[in-house]
Amino acid sequence: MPNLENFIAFENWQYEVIRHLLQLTVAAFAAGLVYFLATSQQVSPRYRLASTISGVVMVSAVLEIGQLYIVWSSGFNYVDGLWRPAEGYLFSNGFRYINWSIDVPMLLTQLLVVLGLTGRPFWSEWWKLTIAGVLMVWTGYVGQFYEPAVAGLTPDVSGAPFWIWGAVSTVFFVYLLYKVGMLVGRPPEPLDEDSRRNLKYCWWILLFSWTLYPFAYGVPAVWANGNGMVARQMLFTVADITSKLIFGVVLGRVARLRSKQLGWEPALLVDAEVPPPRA
Ligand code: RET
Repeated sequence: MPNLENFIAFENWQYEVIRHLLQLTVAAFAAGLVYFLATSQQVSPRYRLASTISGVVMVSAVLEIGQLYIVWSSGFNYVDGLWRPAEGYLFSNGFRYINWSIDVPMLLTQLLVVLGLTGRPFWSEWWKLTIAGVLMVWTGYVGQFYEPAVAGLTPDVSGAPFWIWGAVSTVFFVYLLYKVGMLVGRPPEPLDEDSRRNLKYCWWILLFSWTLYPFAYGVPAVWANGNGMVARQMLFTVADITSKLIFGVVLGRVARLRSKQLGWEPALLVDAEVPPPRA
């Protein structure tokens, strides 16, 4: 079953706002990619995987939201003053979930790297976070197929699975928040004041932005029209830019502070010594 967006005729402003939101997200992540690549040398090799992971997150999101943008831009026809879904095109928020299957484990891995976990303690946390993260996303992915049913558009299909899969996903979500809260609250490495403060910011950024996703999931149940769909894409946009980009920037700052503490000096290419010519 397709998403609710495919059942709605949009007013011009609604259609354009959604198009701009998708474009904004692509532009923000493309810019983010440059930022993370450009700052990676300021991070010591010990934490540098965090910059690489931010790059991976940016690329996968640019591809996914870029694809949504293309489908949104070409998948509607302007007829009788409204944008109506075109025959043969499907706008699928499901692609977002596929993207989260990569990005959720990546963001959690990034946090473990910056917390300084290595070896056995790293892997022991990593697999729990990854499995819970993937199950959270995939159970929600199944549930979102029941959007039209929960909005009352398909009387022969029950909307119950929407709530059941949403609830199962929420169990994994709460578990993840608990795990991350514990890790950030009791960091495995002793931290200086500045790093600790920025790590706390990361926690609040994660808590705020991740919580927006279940709200976006629930929109079709309470607000099944054009305005609701604009609100939903707004929620996705704010959540995405905050959870991937802003989170990555602040966590990157922690990585740089930690690197400096450990005596890391970024290479100054202009001062590099030129080796004497060989005889
Ligand atoms: C779903 C289904 C409904 C219940 C809950 C959900 C949680 C989704 C979350 C997604 C986070 C995504 C991130 C992406 C970054 O790239 C699946 C919507 C709780 C928390 C962080």
